[in-house]
Amino acid sequence: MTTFVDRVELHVAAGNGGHGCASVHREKFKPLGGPDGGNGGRGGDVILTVDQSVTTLLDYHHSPHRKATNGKPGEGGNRSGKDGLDLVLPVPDGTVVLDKQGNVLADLVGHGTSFVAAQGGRGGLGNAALASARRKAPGFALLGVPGDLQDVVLELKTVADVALVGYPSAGKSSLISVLSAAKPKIADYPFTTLVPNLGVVTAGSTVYTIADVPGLIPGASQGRGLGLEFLRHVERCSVLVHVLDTATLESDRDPLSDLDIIEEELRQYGGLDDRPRIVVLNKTDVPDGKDLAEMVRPDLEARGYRVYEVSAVAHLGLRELSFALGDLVGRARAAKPKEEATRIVIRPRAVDDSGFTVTPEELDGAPVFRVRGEKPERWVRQTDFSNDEAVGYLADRLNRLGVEQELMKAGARNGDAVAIGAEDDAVVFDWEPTVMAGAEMLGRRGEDHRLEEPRPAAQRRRDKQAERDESQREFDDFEPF
Ligand SMILES: Nc1nc2c(ncn2[C@@H]2O[C@H](COP(=O)(O)OP(=O)(O)OP(=O)(O)O)[C@@H](O)[C@H]2O)c(=O)[nH]1
Ligand SMILES: [Mg+2]
Repeated sequence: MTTFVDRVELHVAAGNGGHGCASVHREKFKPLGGPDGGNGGRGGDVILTVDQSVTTLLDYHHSPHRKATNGKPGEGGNRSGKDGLDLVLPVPDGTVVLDKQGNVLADLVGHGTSFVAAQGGRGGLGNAALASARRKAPGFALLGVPGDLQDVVLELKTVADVALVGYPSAGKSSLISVLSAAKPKIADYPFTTLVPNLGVVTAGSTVYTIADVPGLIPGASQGRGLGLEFLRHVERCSVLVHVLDTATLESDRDPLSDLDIIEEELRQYGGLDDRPRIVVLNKTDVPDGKDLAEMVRPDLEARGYRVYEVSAVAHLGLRELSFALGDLVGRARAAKPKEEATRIVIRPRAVDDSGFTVTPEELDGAPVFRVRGEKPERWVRQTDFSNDEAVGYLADRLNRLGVEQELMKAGARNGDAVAIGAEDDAVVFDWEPTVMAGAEMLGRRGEDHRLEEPRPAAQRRRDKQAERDESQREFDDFEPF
């Protein structure tokens, strides 16, 4: 038996950004030809994409860890590193993506609909891109940012227009097999169907899909039989069909009480009340079945159901049923807002990355000022702490964003511990406000006076202006990807 997997936990890792390169152009007789370190490449994203040829989540059950490729580091000679490749994971139509807390992140319906589950890290800028009028020869480059790590839960909710519900052995799978080309397993013992079957029906000009779910029995909502778990697969359907067995040999059953019991289980499951329902009385090829069907029909009609007498085995009443279903599906589709074009790409909600917070906290019993914010945290990850110039550049960036000022306001003093980032991966250092605040006064980083040439006054003025523009631009997180 093939395993049907309709819920998996998936661990995805986007690619890391490649590191930027710090390099100085060398030519004969021109030993300091300027910075020429290229940028690192972007890390690949992990993208979930609906592929209609995929029907289960089985692959992810077997290998739940997936990773996109990393960006390549930049190189000298202004060579940028290659971007990492996106990892595209095909999922069945109707896959719901949830976080571990059960919040829905995306509902993937329609071929090509995609969700970026983990975003690749930015590549680090090389020293060529970091050079500016103020900082002609930076001796450092930015590190690539690690790619996102995400744990998501994938749940499959079959996308079918019509769902068949009923007792075991009522003939649900038999009906699918005669209404469509699908060939589900059919047998005379209960719970033949262990996973939903899906078939495509053509009725005139309407084409619709029909699915069954494993049989329901009294107490399914308490987990009896296969429980209500599989009703998840009928949640998206627009029409519910009660398949009632008119020829059951069980003495305590009849179509009317079967219907009541299944309705009660549906009610317990919830969320299906608004779906139009019709009743199919199956097995009318059996003489007693035919009699029983005629007997209960008026009752069912009095309850407001449209009733179809059929036989899946003798192929009776099937054409009328399939057209009636096509008609209901057609109406449901017309009532629905027009589906958006496929190939929707859903990205995680953009976070507001402009702000940051400073909060006094405790870390291992000692006071610490914690800085949180998209930018400061990313900047820290981009910093090569073994390179003083890179650390200085980070200090300048933080200072420019106003972190220094906020620390001061929050009461931080020289020597206090400052942590940037979340608990588990924060960078902690002792605050030295004079160095940070004075960073710009202490001399500009990356200015190599050997590269200076005498300039006429007008040139000096133009350079001065360019420098001012530059200093604004570079701290606006100038990153061209
Ligand atoms: N005489 C007669 N037997 C039928 C008819 N439809 C189905 N059956 C028989 O009823 C039994 C159960 O049919 P299935 O289609 O497997 O029933 P099901 O509702 O899918 O059952 P589960 O998957 O167990 O929930 C099989 O032996 C079928 O041959 C019918 O119209 N007439
Ligand atoms: Mg079945």
